Amino acid sequence: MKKISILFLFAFLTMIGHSQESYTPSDENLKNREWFQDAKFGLFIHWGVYSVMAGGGDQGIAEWIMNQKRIPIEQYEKLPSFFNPTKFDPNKWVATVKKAGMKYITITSKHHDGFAMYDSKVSDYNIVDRTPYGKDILQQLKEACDKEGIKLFFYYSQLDWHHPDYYPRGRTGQGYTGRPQHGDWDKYIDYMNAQLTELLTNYGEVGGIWFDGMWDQIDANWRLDETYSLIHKLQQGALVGSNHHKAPFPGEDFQMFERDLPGENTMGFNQTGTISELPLEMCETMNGSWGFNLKDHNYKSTKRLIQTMVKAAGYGANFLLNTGPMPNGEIQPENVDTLMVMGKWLDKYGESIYGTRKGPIKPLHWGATTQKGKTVYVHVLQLAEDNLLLPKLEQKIESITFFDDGTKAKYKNTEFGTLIHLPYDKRQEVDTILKVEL
Ligand code: FHN
Repeated sequence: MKKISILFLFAFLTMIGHSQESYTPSDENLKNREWFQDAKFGLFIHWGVYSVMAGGGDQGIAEWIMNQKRIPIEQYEKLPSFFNPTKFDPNKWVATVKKAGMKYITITSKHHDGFAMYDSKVSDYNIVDRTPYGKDILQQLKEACDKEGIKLFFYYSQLDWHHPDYYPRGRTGQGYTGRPQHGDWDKYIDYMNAQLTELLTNYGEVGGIWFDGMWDQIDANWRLDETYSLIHKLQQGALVGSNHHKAPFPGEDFQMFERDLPGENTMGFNQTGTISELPLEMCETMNGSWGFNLKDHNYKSTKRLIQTMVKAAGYGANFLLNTGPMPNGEIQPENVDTLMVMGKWLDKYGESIYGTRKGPIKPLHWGATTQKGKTVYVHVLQLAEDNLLLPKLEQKIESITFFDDGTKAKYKNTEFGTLIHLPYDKRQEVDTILKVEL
């Protein structure tokens, strides 16, 4: 009986293909996890040949246009010949990132449409071979990042609507692509690992790999053990994360949350609600799209974005804010404006964000706390009253001051917590920060 159940367990684990290997991160990897947690703010870039279609006149569609409009591969393959981003200036992108106070970039090396934005040798379906532009975007961006000390991460879509061997098909890319109704899954995984090998050997040291798309068929045999150990073998320090919307699998170095704060599930992606002990990251869009969408002007206010970043930091999570560059290679001016406002805010208040970890009190309706050593930063984001009852802290409070002018705040310890007086003339529109010394 026991033997049967062990055999069953083995068969089950092989079938679901989840990594079960015990993984011990290297010292370099652990060091990079610390760096990552200190960095707090990064730019997510969704850029591909789909930007030429700019959403096709529909809001909510951009990098998904191939699937949403059911464009067969034969037709979609014409798009690269229209992609000529002559205004792409990697130094300008990186200067914008720096001014925004961001410390890293995560860019799509290949999205679900299967098109590689770099010089891949394992497939000619890439920017160098198929576009009039003919240059490797990632190479240029990496050089610009290196000059300015910005780390570069590569987004890689495991899901592929173009490769014939991505078979059996998952929830998407069905029916319309024109691919044959057969394929060799293992060949596809080999192809993916070959592309990852390129990404981890041809561009110097990279921050890590940001996987996406496994949710298309979560139970397929993804051979994660092999892929993750390949990455860690090629670059011990590279951080692996996967947006599969589940609790992290062994071999992953950080956990991400799509358009939700850790543990929240307003988007329906984070059904498990699990928050792991790994470094965390939340990604968010500036409007409703990842890739460039001409019609979507529903931009989130800078107040909202800063407050989300602060709340994310209150959970100990990084904030990876997205832009979808235009087909000419420029970042949308509206997005640059937003980034500049955020950068200005961070110039002033960055001390309460960078290098911090989650504070002693979990984010609540009124705001969040972050902590660095013996200093707790209390971020009051919305509070109608002029007193805040801060839940009891384990350590004794030595002093409380207003971040802005360094003046002392009046407070009183009660049996329910510390009551802090927040007069309205001390309040800031976006975030009133108090420094609590322990
Ligand atoms: O389908 C993708 C989507 O296009 C985008 O890349 C986001 C980024 O988190 N992830 C996927 C959806 O979960």
